[in-house]
Amino acid sequence: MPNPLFDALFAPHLDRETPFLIMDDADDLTHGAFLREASRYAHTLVSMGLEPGDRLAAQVDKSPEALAVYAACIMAGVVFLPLNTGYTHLEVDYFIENSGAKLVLGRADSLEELHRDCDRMGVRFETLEADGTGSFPEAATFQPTQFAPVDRDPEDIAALLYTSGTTGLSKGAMLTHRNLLSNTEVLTEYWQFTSEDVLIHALPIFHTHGLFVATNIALNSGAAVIFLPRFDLAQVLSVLPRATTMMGVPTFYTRLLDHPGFTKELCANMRLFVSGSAPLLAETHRAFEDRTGHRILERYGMTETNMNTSNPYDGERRSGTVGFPLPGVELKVADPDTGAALPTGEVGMIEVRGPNVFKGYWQMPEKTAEELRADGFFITGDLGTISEDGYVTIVGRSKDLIISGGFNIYPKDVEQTLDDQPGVLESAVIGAPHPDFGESVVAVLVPEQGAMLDVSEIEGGISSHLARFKQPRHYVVLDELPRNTMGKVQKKRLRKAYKDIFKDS
Ligand code: MCA
Ligand code: AMP
Repeated sequence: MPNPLFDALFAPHLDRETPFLIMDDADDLTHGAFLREASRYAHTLVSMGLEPGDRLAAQVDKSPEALAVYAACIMAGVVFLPLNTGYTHLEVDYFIENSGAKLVLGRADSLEELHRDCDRMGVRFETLEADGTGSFPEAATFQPTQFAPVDRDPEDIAALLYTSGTTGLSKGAMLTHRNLLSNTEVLTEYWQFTSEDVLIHALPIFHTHGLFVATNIALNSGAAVIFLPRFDLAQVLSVLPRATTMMGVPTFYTRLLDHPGFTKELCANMRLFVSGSAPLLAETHRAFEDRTGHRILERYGMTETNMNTSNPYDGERRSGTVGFPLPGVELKVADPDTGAALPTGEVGMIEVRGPNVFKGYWQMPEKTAEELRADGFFITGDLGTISEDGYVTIVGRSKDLIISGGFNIYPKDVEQTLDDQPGVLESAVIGAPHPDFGESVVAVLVPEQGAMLDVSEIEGGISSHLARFKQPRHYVVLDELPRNTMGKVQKKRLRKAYKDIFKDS
């Protein structure tokens, strides 16, 4: 019985007692041990009444057990919905309700409210802690260590990943077995991964980058993974000599470069550093090569599309560009209104089509139709150009989005919360360059007539509504927002005015 992701990523390793997850401060896990654990979890999901197609939402810390939940979902045909651990319970409530999740995994101590919310919504809640304990793994203790994978069609949904839009409304991107597997297979070959590789995994596992790109490629190639709970500079420096590859957001690379102990010698065993999720500055690219002799390989992707382009493994890794469309991915730079391809060198909307492109937004056919053309091209919202020799460069975004340390922040989301605060008439949220996070959040507030705004009160007011990473790092109070003749807020002017605000952060 076929189950595309199981057959390609798990089945080859069922009896392999080779290292899979290398833990820095705990016991390592072999491929076989990991899959036995995932099998027990898959039985547990079934025993809890989950059926193929049901959704499981997980807001849990990064751990081998958390990764085994993902594998268990694939085995049992359950749709995996990972959530940023920084989200407040109010943010998480939306995802649970919108997805109709049947089971929620959370952390016991920090999320009492979430447990209560689940009870209110009639959704089953179980715990999984960072150390691998909790009510869910406990329920799995005596389950069998083999599980016959549920039959799945390539078009069946494997995961639901939420991503926001300019309206501030989060939409669940439906990613199928075919989407995830096709991208994994292409990238494994393109970046020449083999079972000899040892990958440093310091990314979170609730986003495409850490969950699908890093984990799925390692599984597909049989590589071992140095599985770190988060990006801790000292820890990464200490494991570098044992590794051959690393994937990260630009902040990883700027933080490494800021440390004098990061040397060419530490990288002697490394063959590949990959960067993505946010623009890598040309100066970081250059400084990294000067320090280590390695040219970082930059690639470009999205939650809805997985990876679209990559600089070449062999050949010129051109800084400031995101390389070539991946094999099987069609990419055009188009007129935003018509979708017609523009002449080479012109700036336009990047659109992509291929087996990597998602199936649509969960129960939002109108939103899907706005972004996914009838001919299968997805409108990315990224503006770019293609050079004569085929390199794609992202020059900006048509969507109002801030990318901070690889996390996406939609200004509308933050503005709606700020506007609800007492004394705030309206607000405008913009991104300003930040030396560590690439961009960081600035809030421009306009008080109601006669109101005196106290920024610390505003900060307190939004903290239970918005994840910490979305909260503004700088506030400005103005009498009014700059607007054009049509009454539209001129964010460009605000970005220009506050572009140096984080310069010395
Ligand atoms: C943590 N904080 C942040 C961020 N991360 N604030 C803004 N932006 C962030 N990215 C908050 C913390 O809550 C803390 O708040 C304060 O900032 C300082 O935390 P720090 O210890 O410096 O942060 P960290 O724990 O070291 O995390 C920084 C990080 C992390 C390593 C850059 O954010 C990270 O791993 N980012 C990767 C995100 C990622 O995987 N993106 C892929 C998306 P307080 O002030 O309370 O102390 S997938 C995607 O985009 C597409 C598909 C693609 O192409 O890959
Ligand atoms: P997400 O919604 O989290 O999937 O974020 C996807 C967005 O991240 C893309 O639409 C781009 O705007 C941005 N992005 C990803 N990789 C790169 C890159 N290498 N350079 C510039 N922007 C990137």
